[in-house]
Amino acid sequence: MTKLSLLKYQFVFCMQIVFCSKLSRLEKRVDIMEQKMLNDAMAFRADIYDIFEKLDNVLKNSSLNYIENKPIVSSKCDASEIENVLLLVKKAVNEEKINTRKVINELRTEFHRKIERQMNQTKETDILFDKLSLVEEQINSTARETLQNEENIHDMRVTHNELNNDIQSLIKLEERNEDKAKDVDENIKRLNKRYAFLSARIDCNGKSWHSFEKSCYYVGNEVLLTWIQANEKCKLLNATLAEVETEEENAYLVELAAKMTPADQLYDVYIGGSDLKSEGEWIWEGSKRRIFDVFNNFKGNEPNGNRRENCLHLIRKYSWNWNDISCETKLSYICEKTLNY
Ligand SMILES: [Ca+2]
Ligand SMILES: [Ca+2]
Ligand SMILES: [Ca+2]
Repeated sequence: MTKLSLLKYQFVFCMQIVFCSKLSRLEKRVDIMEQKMLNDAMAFRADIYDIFEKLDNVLKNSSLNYIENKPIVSSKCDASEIENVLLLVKKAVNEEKINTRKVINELRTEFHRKIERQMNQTKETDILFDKLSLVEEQINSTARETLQNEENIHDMRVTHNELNNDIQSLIKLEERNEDKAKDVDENIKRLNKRYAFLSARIDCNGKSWHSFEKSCYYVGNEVLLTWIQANEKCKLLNATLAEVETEEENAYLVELAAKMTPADQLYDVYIGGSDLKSEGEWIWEGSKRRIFDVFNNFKGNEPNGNRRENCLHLIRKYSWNWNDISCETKLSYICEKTLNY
């Protein structure tokens, strides 16, 4: 039994006790008053009857024994006075009876009215009890739902925790897979570079190609060409005229040119620089970078040809330093193919 239910029963029980106690006291009071009034009425009647009896005796004997017998009432009272007195007494008795009955009826009416009011209160108490029962049932129902909800919430929390653990496991697995994927990517990139390098080295191993660091070089020395022709020939070989970016590359090309070209040639080999498009602005043909921003090895007073000399070559008689020369001069040339790895 819930606390509210217990309070409700206690309340109803107390109401019933109070009601019953009051009702019992009222009943007793009514009984006492009624009994008292009845006793008074009976005593009064007894006294009246006693008077009547004595009066009757007086009246019966008054004509015969008025002188011999002692009168109960005063001899001054004649029959008519006595009769008047009797009438008054009877009237008083009747009024007393009427008043007594009236009081008793009023008490009964009041008693019934109180009984009816108490009955109505009892009915209201019953209605209240029904309402309390309904509220109690609703509370119990809500409590059951709450309990069910709590169980559901608990189940949901358990499921949530399980899902969270699964997600964490998946995240860790994914991270491991990502690491493995990165390793695989790195391996693929490394293998691609290795493949490109090996492919290039195979190309460099073709006829007349020479490798140095990340480039292959071809020395055209059989047919001498103008700078423009040499440039076109290199393109046909899927290359460009050599672009010298470092001192080391320059030293290698000098060594290569010295080895691959006849010593009696005066001007030796074209490489990929020119100021054909804008006088004094020397550009590498392959990358379009400005030569003086990268590396140069011009001889002391070179370039000096202005618009007459617009193409770059390595010249043996100047210790293989660089010189500008007329682009129409026919020379050997060096093509460069950069290895992309
Ligand atoms: Ca180069
Ligand atoms: Ca020039
Ligand atoms: Ca020059």
